[in-house]
Amino acid sequence: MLETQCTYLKYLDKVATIIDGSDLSAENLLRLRENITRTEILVPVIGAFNAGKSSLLNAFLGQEILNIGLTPETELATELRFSPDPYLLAVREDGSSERLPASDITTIKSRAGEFTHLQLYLDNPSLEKFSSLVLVDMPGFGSSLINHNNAIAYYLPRGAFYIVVISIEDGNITNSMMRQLDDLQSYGRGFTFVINKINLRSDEQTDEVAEEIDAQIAYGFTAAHEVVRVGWDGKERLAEILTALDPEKIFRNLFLDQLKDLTHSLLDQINLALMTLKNNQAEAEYTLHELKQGMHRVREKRDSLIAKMHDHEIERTVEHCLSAVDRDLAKVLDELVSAALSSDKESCSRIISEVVRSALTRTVQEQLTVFSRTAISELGNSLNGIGKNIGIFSNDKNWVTNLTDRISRGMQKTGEILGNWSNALAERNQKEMERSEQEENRKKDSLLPRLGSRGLVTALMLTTNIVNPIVELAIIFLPDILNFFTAGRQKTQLKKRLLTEVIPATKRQIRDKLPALLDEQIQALIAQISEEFERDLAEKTSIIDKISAEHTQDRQNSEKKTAHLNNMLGALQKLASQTLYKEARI
Ligand SMILES: Nc1nc2c(ncn2[C@@H]2O[C@H](COP(=O)(O)OP(=O)(O)O)[C@@H](O)[C@H]2O)c(=O)[nH]1
Ligand SMILES: [Mg+2]
Repeated sequence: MLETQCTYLKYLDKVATIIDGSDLSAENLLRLRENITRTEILVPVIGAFNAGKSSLLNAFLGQEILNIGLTPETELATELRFSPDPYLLAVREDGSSERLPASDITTIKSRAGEFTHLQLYLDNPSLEKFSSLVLVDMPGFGSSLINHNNAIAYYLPRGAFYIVVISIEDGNITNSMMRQLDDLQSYGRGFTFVINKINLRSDEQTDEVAEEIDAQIAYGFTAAHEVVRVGWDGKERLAEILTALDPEKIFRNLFLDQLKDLTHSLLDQINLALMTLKNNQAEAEYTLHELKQGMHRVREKRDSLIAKMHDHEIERTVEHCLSAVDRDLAKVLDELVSAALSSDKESCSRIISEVVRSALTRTVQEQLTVFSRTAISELGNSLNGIGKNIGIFSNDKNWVTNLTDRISRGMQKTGEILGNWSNALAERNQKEMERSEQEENRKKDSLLPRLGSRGLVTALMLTTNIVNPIVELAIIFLPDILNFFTAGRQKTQLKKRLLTEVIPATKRQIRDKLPALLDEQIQALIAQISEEFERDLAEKTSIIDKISAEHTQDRQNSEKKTAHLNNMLGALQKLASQTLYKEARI
């Protein structure tokens, strides 16, 4: 476990002790604690088949354990973790898994079809040294196998950082790889390039390839990306790349703001309790009335936002997506024609699915980000005026602004690393299956769709929920399209058929499927943002409720209570300044 992770968990435990037995809500604290415990930093190693990904990881491990030279059919994404007690966990689609001896990694390929991915736990010094990072040996890019694409689609948005392996034999970054990296760029992820197997070429030849790749990076990406040359020295080079990642910093960036926000929210709750003790019963009742009013307004706003999105935004977003798909497919028309003329029957549908994925990812991501910002600000605005002239709120006049900022920050942060997916997959799949069964039975009376994740759902997660099913669908139906090409094999004819039949058919699929998915996910997004506001109002209500009830019953006790709350306030402030604000300066 990372030092930062330990510090943060200890901090939360101390906070829990301070607020123990009080009227303060610990729900957010527990959620954050679980996120901090679970978050892993996933580092997928990606690249074409045969690029030498598995060999590079074997070099890093110092043992020939991962299979090399596999065919697409037998490849499974393999997560590498340290454990003094080695074993292999083979995970199935339904989330169940089979625990096997680690050595079974060499024979599991014959059962590849049964599993979605593997988790390999090894007693290995390199893994121990970088135990906060989870390297993933990924299947090769560019297969049209569905399970393959699913594995890649699962990991891509969840990786914190990518190592892109290119074999020197390939000479450059393929178009297909460039498109996939474009998606990673949409998710805001960093990556380092590795030119692998340089021992197969002379230094001059290696320089040439490196120059070509540098030029492609400069052309294709806005940010700079390192290019590392690797021959037989994979162990050292990979260790250098991982050291430079600075997981402590990644972790700090991810959680420090959330810890500060949690602390502020607890301090606010204590202040609210103190103010309630100072004020009279009538004022408490008036405040409760205002909070109830606020809750009502938030829910009304939520419903009107959902209706507005449904009526106006879905159709517009679908149109945006279709024009992006159109534009991007037109750009690769010549590539599609050559693919259709080549012997590789599948390459054409592969290119289409890559282009569709990339165009949809970008567009949906942009739109959802705009929608979530709108929802946060409009829900915040709906609370304006609530509690304005109430003494109880007099020490926190900007509470709505602060709350809105906090929700907005939480939204961004949760999307930054979703590494906890892989660890929790089995459990969550199980839960989601149970839930969807229940939902089926309850569909009629449940108004809003629910999402399985704890904490804030982000635009990033929603994008995956929308894009993956669409692309999966596209992959399933594209083989049919290949029949279009058997008739005429002339270039101009092919081009015409692509333009008049294949591209329109692809767009029809998107037009049919996208609106329902978007609608469902946008509803869930707004409902979750609204829930964050509602939770805050409910917390305030509960504190005032409890304190004022006790207060009326037992007036003598209120001095003692005030002293206790003041002690809590002091202890929490001191702890926060020692842990959170000290660290910020480093
Ligand atoms: N000469 C040479 N061959 C390599 C190197 N790395 C991998 N290979 C070979 O490339 C082939 C594919 O390697 P593999 O690691 O399975 O590639 P993956 O599909 O990307 O995982 C195997 O036959 C390896 O022996 C290297 O650094 N030098
Ligand atoms: Mg491999």
